[in-house]
Amino acid sequence: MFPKITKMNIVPVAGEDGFLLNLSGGHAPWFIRCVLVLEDESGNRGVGEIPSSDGILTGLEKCRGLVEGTCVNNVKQTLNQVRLMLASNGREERGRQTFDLRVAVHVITAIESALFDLLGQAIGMPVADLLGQYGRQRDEVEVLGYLFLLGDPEKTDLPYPRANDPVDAWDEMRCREAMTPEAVAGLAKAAYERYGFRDFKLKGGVLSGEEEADCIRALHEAFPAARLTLDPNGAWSLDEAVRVLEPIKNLLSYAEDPCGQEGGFSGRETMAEFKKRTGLATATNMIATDFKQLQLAVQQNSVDIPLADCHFWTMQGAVAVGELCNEWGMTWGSHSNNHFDISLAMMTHVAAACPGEITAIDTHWIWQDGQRLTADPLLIRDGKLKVPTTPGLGVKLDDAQLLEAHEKYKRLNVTQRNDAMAMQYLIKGWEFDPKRPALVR
Ligand code: GKR
Ligand code: MG
Repeated sequence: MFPKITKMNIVPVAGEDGFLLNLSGGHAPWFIRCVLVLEDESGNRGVGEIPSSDGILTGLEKCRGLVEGTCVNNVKQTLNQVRLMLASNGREERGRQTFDLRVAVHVITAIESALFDLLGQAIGMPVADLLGQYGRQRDEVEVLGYLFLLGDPEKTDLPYPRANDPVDAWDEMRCREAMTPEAVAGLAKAAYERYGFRDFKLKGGVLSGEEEADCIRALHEAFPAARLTLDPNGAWSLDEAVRVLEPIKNLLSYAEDPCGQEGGFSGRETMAEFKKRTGLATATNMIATDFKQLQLAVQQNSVDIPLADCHFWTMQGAVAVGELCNEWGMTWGSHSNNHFDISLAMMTHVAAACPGEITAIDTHWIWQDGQRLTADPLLIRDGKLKVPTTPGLGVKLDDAQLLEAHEKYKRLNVTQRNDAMAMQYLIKGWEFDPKRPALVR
């Protein structure tokens, strides 16, 4: 007999963040997430971490009756019930911000992760071995160094973390302004020293395209052998994307969402045209965010690397994308947003179960490293994460840390990500425009 789930705890939490710039504005000094904890009769706990919003918290609450009382081996049946219930809300859209505004898929993922964690513990198998057709495909997962241009915290009165007692150059530099090619290369060097990355991604959509291209040149000079990419989140027009990236195409391994929807054309159409005109491979977390969109992207040859973040594809969905990529000659990758260490483990298990060659996964973890909700977060060393071999997700919740992060959430009284707030310190009255880099005003 498998144990029954006795309790579902929904715990919104908050952590600290730096002044990271992107098309949507500037990160606030905090980020919010939601942790789902399921307890079973045998005393095991299964966990999942997803973004948080009012809609997500309400959505999870609505699922309580479908989860509590079910057996831990009924993962798929329980998830089917949850899916069915959430589907009655109709199709949701991701929104035009760089972050995802959907509810249902995130709710499903939180429950899925916690259920697989419990099932894995019940049968003595790591989650990576339970996912997909093939289970674990690798013991280590390659990670990229995800770099951002950084606003100057001193231009705000917001409580951004300060480098008071830095343990290394990364610890110090991630708290300071970084707005020039030299500063971006400096960040990359500091991140390399700590994490050993062989790939770097720069978040664009902040300065003019030409200035961001110069940052890529500086990264190439600092790391001539590294794989590099730039992601302006579709801010540029097709013509602009070609103009900016054509001169540096030999330095890039691929271009992430260089252009998007414009003038009567969909993002999938402009990206296909971009590929034809430049010969550069493309990646996306914006125009192939579910199976229908992926089908259209494949038909139009818009994308080489779908970045199937398990938080918005579900863990099983993200692995299914990896399996399709392997069959269809595409490359799987994973997008990320700010997250704690539970998500780091979820993403690692998912990437481990994707067959074939995958690209180094995105993670924001380097900006959060030092904070934790589990006893022993996975470590990035030599540009890689080791895939846990212990049953379930292989993480042990730290109750004191979880409580502290929950108290922080309550004190903040913030329920939605809002990058405009911090940006308004740099430009008075700043407003989001999906077709204009944040500082081009
Ligand atoms: O956190 O600023 C950010 C990113 O811009 C994030 O919101 C994006 O969703 O990382 C993401 C991306 O690759 O587009
Ligand atoms: Mg992206």
